[in-house]
Amino acid sequence: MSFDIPKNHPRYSSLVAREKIMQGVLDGITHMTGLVAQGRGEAFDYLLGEKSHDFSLEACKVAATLLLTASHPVISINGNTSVLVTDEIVSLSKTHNIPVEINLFHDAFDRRDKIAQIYETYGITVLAKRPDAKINKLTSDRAKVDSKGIYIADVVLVALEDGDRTEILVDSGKKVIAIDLNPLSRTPQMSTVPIIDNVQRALPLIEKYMTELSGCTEDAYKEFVSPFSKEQILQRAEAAIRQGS
Ligand code: PTJ
Repeated sequence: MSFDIPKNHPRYSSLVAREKIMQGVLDGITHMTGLVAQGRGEAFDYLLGEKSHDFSLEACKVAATLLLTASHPVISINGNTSVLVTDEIVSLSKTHNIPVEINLFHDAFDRRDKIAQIYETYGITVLAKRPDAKINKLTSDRAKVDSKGIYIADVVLVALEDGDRTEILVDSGKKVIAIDLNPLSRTPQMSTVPIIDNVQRALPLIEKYMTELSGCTEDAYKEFVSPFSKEQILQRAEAAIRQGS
């Protein structure tokens, strides 16, 4: 951290998050536009009362079920998530043996190397350090994937995206879990399971539900997934933001 944030500051955790993103930019891990993304996220989080609502808890439970029952789940990481939720990604990946794959909008080999290093210090093998496959029809750098990861994945967990690839991943038959504070963003709108929440709160919730639900029967899993309505989740989140909470 570039300066000491007093622990009793009323906005302590928000200021720490902001510092992490800023340091990430200085370290060449986070892209400059990651600062903009952080600001947008903060604004939506304010309006949500900086808490996880029931529409997030329900979606996190369904996400946990999808990850538990997937054949090839992958956690997609970028510059922002790698500095904001490093510990949470490491924990989810290690506890539930889910591969981690780098996917960048602003691609550069040195960013891929720096991001990979973060996870490798925890003993995690990072996919797509050098992507060797492409997602068809996607024109941005997000098309670059790992043939052993997102390319063959059936469930992909994404967070803080700019919205150009979720639709194509879903069209190609994959289930996409999207964590985004903005219910109007294309990523949650196009996803299979939109989690409208801060990634810092959502990832621990997903892991908690995965631990609670692991070993459940297929029927029990269906109980959570069958009544799930993406449209309702998005509507409830938008209503909470418009009403203020
Ligand atoms: O590292 P790269 O090159 O892949 O770039 C990553 C960023 C985030 C810069 C890139 O994907 C981007 O520009 O994203 P956007 O278009 O700014 O979208 C980010 C979305 O994430 C917005 O809808 C924000 O509201 C949302 N968001 C920001 N912070 C959080 C968040 N959602 C959940 N938790 C947050 N902490």
